[in-house]
Amino acid sequence: MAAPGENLRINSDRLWDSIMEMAKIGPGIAGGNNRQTVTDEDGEGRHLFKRWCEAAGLEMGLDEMGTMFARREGTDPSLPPVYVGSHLDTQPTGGKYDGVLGVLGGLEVVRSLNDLGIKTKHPIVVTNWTNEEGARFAPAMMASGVFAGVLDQADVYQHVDKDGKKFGEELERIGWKGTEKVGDRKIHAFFELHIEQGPILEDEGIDIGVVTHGQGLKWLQVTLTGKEAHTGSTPMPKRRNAGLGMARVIELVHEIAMDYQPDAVGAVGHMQAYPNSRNIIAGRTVFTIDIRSPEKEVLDAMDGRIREGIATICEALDIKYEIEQVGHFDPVTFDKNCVKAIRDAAERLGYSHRNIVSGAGHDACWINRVAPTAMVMCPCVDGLSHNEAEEITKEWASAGADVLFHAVVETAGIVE
Ligand code: HGY
Ligand code: MN
Ligand code: MN
Repeated sequence: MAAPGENLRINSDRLWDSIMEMAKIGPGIAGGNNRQTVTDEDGEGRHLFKRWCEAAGLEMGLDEMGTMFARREGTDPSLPPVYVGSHLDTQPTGGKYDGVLGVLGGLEVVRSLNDLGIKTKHPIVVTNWTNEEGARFAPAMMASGVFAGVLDQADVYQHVDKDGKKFGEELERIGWKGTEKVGDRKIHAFFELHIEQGPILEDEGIDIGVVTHGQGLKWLQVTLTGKEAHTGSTPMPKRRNAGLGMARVIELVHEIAMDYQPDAVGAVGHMQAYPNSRNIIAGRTVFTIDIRSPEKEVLDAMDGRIREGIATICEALDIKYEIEQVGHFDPVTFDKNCVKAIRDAAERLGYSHRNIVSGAGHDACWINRVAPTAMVMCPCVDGLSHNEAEEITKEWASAGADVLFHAVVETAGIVE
């Protein structure tokens, strides 16, 4: 398909204003956002996105996982559309841009096509994938995982949050459960714009990350069971301390990840101790290990070593353990043609760019299994994300959206 002219650019002010408008919904306590999946705030953000899409002349579809598909017709409606989007749900202490930049960047592509009166051969569909974060309901990238056929819809409907609420019931409660069967849609190509969530692009002074790969991930939820007892009167040798077990496993995860530098990572971010009383030895702890690597062999090696280590720690402390894998995807290689469309766009637009491996998981990692997919990244300040202080510049947002614009339009085919 003919490449768009280098002067084809999005409307930077409109994109930035839309991001700031969305950020008012589900505000955090420190300048970021708390718009967790299928909460009332998520519902409010969806309504705003829907209003904007309809104002841009798009037709909204909604599937049984609540994923939103806003369609701009192509000159040949029978062709599979080019999809472009990300997610509007946030972490409990999330930033204004994680996911939002990709959804509103996709909407900006359509708004700009409308302004310029440009028609494309393939339809274009702007997408908001439900529950990308996996913070309230595991796993991450839940709806895109069901769409790609790697997660079971009936199963994830039953997943519960820390208050015991079920995902499927909460989706229904906020009124965003659609009737469209998940995964039936045919996708010509999928593009996702996302902040890097790491320091590389900013440190190197580069505008655009051309994402060639995504690292693999495993989430292991561990339950340790010891015995509640008095912290004062129970002799040390007689304790079965699940809290101590969790502490030792957290240290073990860090040490194992450090054995596979520079790329592997590992941490425990979610942790609960019961009964969580100052003077009771924790009888039970529940926590989630998050390990990642660009290499499948390393990911599997870390997994195996961690499981062995947990067995050894628990034997020494006379506590029981259960390990449940609650999230997993292997390292991802994105589609070469889609990656080239992004690299060529950055080149044509005069933006500095470099290949990059995504450290974070994204909906694109799953959609890559069912359609040609690629991502474009922009820098973020200090590489910080999953923190309310997450920041990007308007220029970075615009550069990323310009590249997204070119890649989407070139793939959808401009009709002269
Ligand atoms: O966990 C992740 O990588 C993504 O932010 N959900
Ligand atoms: Mn994200
Ligand atoms: Mn995120």
